[in-house]
Amino acid sequence: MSYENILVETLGEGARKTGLIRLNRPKALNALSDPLMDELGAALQAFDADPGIGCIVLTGNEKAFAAGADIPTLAQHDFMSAFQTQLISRNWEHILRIRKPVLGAVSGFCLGGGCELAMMCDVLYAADSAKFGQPEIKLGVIPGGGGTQRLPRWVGKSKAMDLLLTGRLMDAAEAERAGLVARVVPAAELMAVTLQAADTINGYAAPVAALIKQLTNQAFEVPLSEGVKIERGMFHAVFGTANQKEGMDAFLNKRPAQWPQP
Ligand code: DAK
Repeated sequence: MSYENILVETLGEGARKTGLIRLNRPKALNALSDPLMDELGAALQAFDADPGIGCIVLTGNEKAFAAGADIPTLAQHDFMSAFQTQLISRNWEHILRIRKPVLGAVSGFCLGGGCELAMMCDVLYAADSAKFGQPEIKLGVIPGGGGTQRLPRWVGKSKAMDLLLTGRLMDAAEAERAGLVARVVPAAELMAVTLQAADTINGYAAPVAALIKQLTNQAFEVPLSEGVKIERGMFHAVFGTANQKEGMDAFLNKRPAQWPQP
């Protein structure tokens, strides 16, 4: 499939490769238009369905991961049209249905819907140039892509309120301290570091990575005692897989594991 608002490629040397998606509307700082979100959903689903792909990396360009939803489109709406068309709701959550790990690599502006999209990734790596924020209040609106719900879960209530209510931007160092990003690296190293992490994950058994993703994300949805119970059941279940047999036999025999392909 050919795309106009994203760039898609497959990278890596191992048996399982990385699916790389670059948001690509540079003139609008990668503002997340409807066509872009449609293409993003299609590319994510295609990589998820491809057994040759381990991880997916989502990134933008040096200047912006994404500066938010497309403001000229939003500006055309009133309540009735927003309500009746379910304004930009249709294609925003495809990413949440992806079973493979999705790694976000953030440079430059990551604002509004851009920050909300980043928070739908499983882990974020940031360039030292990255700037995060939910500036919707400056436009006279509230976040609509989950910002008021996910930001407190990533960074805690006080920091989230500070960002949401003042609309100020947070730099990469602060984002790392707050737990929004896993690692901050010099801008020139961002893709190498992210792709290295993806390669490492690609080298493990794919169903095990998918289970870890599912359980970790579930930690934000269910009470602790329930989450631990579900984890316990899954822990027992993996002993019925060839991955457990191979991983533990490889350790005991001091050899690299050869994961069975799913
Ligand atoms: N949309 C469209 N175009 C944008 C844009 C955006 N969000 N942000 C920037 N641009 C465009 C600018 O208009 C400009 O275009 P030209 O004038 O050159 O044609 C170009 O990108 C470069 O921007 P600037 O000239 O402004 O560049 P600066 O470096 O001076 O400033 C900036 C960069 C990021 C600080 C500034 O552009 C800015 O404040 N941008 C707006 C940031 C913002 O307010 N973002 C939140 C938008 S509201 C939902 C899901 C999501 C959402 C809602 C609902 N559902 C699932 C229901 C999300 C809503 C939002 O994101």
